[in-house]
Amino acid sequence: MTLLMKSLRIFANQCRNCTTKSTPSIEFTASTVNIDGRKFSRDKWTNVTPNILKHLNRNLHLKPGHPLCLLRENIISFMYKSFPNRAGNPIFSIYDRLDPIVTTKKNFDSLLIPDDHPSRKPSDCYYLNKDFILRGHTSAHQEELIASGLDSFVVMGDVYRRDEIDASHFPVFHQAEGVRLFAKHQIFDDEKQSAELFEDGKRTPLKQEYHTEITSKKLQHDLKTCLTKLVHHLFGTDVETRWTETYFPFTHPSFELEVKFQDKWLELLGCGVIEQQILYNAGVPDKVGWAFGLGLERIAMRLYEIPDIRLFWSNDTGFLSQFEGATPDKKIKYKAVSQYPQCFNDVSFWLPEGGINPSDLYEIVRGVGGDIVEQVRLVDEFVHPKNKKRSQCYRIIYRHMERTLNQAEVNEVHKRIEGQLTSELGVTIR
Ligand code: FA5
Ligand code: MG
Repeated sequence: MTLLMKSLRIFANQCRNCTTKSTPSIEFTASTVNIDGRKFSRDKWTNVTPNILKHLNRNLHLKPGHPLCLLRENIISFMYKSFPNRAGNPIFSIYDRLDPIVTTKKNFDSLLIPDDHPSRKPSDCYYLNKDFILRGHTSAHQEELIASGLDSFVVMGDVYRRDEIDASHFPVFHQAEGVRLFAKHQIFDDEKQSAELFEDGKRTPLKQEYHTEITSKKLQHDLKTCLTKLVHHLFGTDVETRWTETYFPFTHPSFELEVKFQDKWLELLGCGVIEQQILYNAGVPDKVGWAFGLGLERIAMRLYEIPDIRLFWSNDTGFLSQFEGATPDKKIKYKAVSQYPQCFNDVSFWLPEGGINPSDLYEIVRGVGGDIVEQVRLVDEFVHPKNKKRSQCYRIIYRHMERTLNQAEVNEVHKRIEGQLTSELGVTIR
């Protein structure tokens, strides 16, 4: 395929999902999952649920006046202003309407994620079937965009993960991915002596085997400078931040950036020097680059002092009206509409032989309880001294974002959760 055809295909793909209509058409048949007219055949990998699929097409990051949309505009304006080309035009192009249904090849293989990597486990992500998945990160689009000829781009969109449940985790959230590639003259433009981008060397904690130490250092410096400037642009220069080292299969070295939020360190983003193998595979062996992926909700929570990640999905005008008509640079401090009380119920059960996977339990709780579930926590565990059976007790905390829940309706939801835990996980309620 020519470069032009590849770019046109990506552009066409961008436009397909660009509405913010709230309800996709979803149908589960015995052999297929049908989404907006597309049929995905079911197999043993299929684990998407109607509850998760209903978040498709919400596109909160494109909804005018939504805090995630304001943040998207703010990040774009920073990238445009900070990185002009010779003629003063922005070098970064933005892709914020790419389809969140991607192949498993894009989500994993294109990023060198090994077959046995935990992020591929059905307990961690939402499969339509063996070949298609709801993207688990915006990195899924890196290789195709690089292969289409782009050197600098930002991808923004919704991503899907089976994750824990608390105030800063939600199974659907939004990421912004930045990628920048450099040719040799862009890395060494200030060097008098002739330096080399590549070497046939050893992988060390500081660099990949293909990169010279100076290449890796310069890329890391450029990446961290860009992200520090972005964080200062968003939060002001007196924000407390720290870098930590981490591991991703698609970058090396890799880092995370954390900010202080409510006296705790909150992870905002992951980033690193792009694995050279990805650039070889994408047909750009002569360039090097960096990439980052940041969580939009995490930033918006800190920026607007939004205490709970579920609020982003609220249709309550008490929430939305606080952001309506605002410009991206406006300082807004979210005021709680009112503090509705929490209700909690415990569920205790004997585990079946072989135990259960907590993420299956979270999924059932989420499927039945929906957005009124605020937290799920293991609060007790013991082994019966005689029959050696293991018992667990989880506390489920319920809170509605828009009204007070009464104990009777919580009890009703709780009963249904117990029923599904029994029938689907084989636990015995105590
Ligand atoms: C990634 O997703 C990598 N793709 C990031 C990356 C891109 C690394 C490019 C290197 C190069 P991670 O799983 O750490 O990494 O997620 C990135 C960010 O998404 C986190 O720092 C956090 O801000 C946000 N995030 C992760 N899980 C959740 C969640 N369940 N709810 C809300 N935000 C989340
Ligand atoms: Mg992380």
